[in-house]
Amino acid sequence: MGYTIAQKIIKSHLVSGEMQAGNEISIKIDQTLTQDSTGTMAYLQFETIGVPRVKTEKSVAYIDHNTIQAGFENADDHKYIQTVASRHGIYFSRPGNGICHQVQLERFGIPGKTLLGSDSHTPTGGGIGMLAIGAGGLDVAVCMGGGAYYITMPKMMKVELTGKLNKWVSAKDVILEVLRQISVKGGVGYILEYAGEGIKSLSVPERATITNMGAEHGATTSIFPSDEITREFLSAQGRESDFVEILPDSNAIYDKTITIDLSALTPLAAKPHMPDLVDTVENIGKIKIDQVYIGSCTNASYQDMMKTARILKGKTVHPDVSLVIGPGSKQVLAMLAENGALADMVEAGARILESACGPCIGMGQSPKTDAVSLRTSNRNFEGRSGTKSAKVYLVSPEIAAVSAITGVLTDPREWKDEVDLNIPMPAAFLVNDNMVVAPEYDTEVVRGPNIKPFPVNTPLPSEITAKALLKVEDNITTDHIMPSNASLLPYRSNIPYLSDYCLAPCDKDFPARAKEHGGGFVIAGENYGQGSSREHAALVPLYLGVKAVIAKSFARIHMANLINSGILPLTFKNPADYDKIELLHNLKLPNILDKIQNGGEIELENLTTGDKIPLDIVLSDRQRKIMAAGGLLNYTKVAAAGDKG
Ligand code: MIC
Ligand code: SF4
Repeated sequence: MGYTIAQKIIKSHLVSGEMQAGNEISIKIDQTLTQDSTGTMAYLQFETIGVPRVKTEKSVAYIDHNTIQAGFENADDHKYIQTVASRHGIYFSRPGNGICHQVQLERFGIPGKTLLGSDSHTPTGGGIGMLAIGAGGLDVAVCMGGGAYYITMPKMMKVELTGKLNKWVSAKDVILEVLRQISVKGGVGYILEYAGEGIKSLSVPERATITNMGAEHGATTSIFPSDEITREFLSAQGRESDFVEILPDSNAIYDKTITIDLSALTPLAAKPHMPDLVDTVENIGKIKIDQVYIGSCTNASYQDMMKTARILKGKTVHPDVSLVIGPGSKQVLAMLAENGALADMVEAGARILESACGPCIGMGQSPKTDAVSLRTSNRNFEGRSGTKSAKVYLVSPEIAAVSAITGVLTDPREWKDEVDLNIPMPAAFLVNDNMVVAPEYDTEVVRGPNIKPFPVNTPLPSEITAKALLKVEDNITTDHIMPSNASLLPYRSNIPYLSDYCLAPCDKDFPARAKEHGGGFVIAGENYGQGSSREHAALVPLYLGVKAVIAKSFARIHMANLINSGILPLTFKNPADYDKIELLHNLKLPNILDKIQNGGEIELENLTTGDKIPLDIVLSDRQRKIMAAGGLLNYTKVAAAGDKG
């Protein structure tokens, strides 16, 4: 039988399990990355595991999210991460060096290797043929300590690209088209592999835009082959020796195939407030805009920035528009400064930001009330920009730059200017890794007052009786569960502080209600927990006493985080039973410990209505033990004690 690219990499890293879709497998992880907003928690957990030095080939700790230092908190977290990284053998990418995914792609990613990152956009690395997966911090901590990474073996979806992109249409439109076709949950349970003639005209940064935003359709990851285009990119990064060719076998079997004709694509936009609400810019029409943001780990490569600079050259940003540009890495920013493109942006009136996540995660540049903001980033969830009433449209850099000048959402094909958008791959990127600090090992770890202990669950009781504390709809994101913006991000290592904001975008009274009742259940629709990898979306509910989330379905990373925290991710056997539970109904899970340990039908008793509701839980044998122990850290301790004797 032939193998797909992803299956080849999984096969060469398989530690346990059979590579059959749906089975639990575990794989060896070669590289890890963390960023600062999930990193503090990941390193606190790594410290409790007690392994002195990371056992991976390369682990890098980035500072890119919490870069507005409006108080001591962020800087305290940066220092903690820098010192804990140095002590345990982890490279440290200093603030200013760039967004983790972009820098990892440029400087460290290697085709055919595995990368686990405590950030959902880690699949960016699929652009150079890496198996790059996003996970919660605890999973990354375990892999830094030499443990394997456990996943459900995904199915394979082939995305066949035919034709060639026309001028003014770019990689962003390709991934928006994928989202239009398969929706924000269409990738769940799959790895998307890109193939076909069309991939030959896509450079590595363009491929990375596509794999990056694979996080938005819920896939385990997305991947391109490692081919001549990959070799060219690695060679321009001075890393040709890292190149290996990885192509799918000609008789590889895919569970599903979708086809996209690149020549037929037109400029697209995702409308507020979901990345799959995609329509053509032509259909949406010339809406007036207030802000344009060009940047983020999706669209801040050298090519993206050069196209932007060429469109802006000699023009002035529309008086009603604030244009902010954040180049993705120091490498990109330095190259723009050297070749004069930066001057063209500044001259046109762009506000230049440091190379970091910035507005993408509401870290500054929140737009005005009711604003329309065009962004080249990947998520347009309500409130994520920091302004609840703002409407964010996700677009390509071409659409963003042209619209910044016209002041309205503009189909760039109408732009009469003769701009040359053909940006060849530089023969050599500007390489200077002076902002990456190598570990020194004997470093003393510095912990500021913002670093608070994290909650650890207790073993699962034999039965649970508690109230339904909240009932929510489909597609609730981790931005709803644990909102993040410039005022909350500084508290990522302070769970008690964050608890007052948990699920507040859905119901502002939820935290108080959870505290009043000493915890309880959350009832949810489809795809609960989509979006970010933040473990805080499980740890904070754990702190508030949430025992189980009962949903129609879950997003992959969030479900793993719930299990790691010892919170039951239960699903309705009959989705219609969702209607049989209302707020503050009294619910009972009899014999739940036995059901988790030994299997068997789980029945929820609604003590308020008398209804009996059958539930499901999909757990491997290992996950059953984790749940019974009250989470992964407890399980690891129990397992270690068992080993000793
Ligand atoms: C995001 O884009 O939502 C983030 C912020 O990068 C998150 C990580 C986090 O919440 O810290 C992600 O994508 O995992
Ligand atoms: Fe940073 Fe935004 Fe990328 Fe998340 S999606 S890593 S916040 S740039």
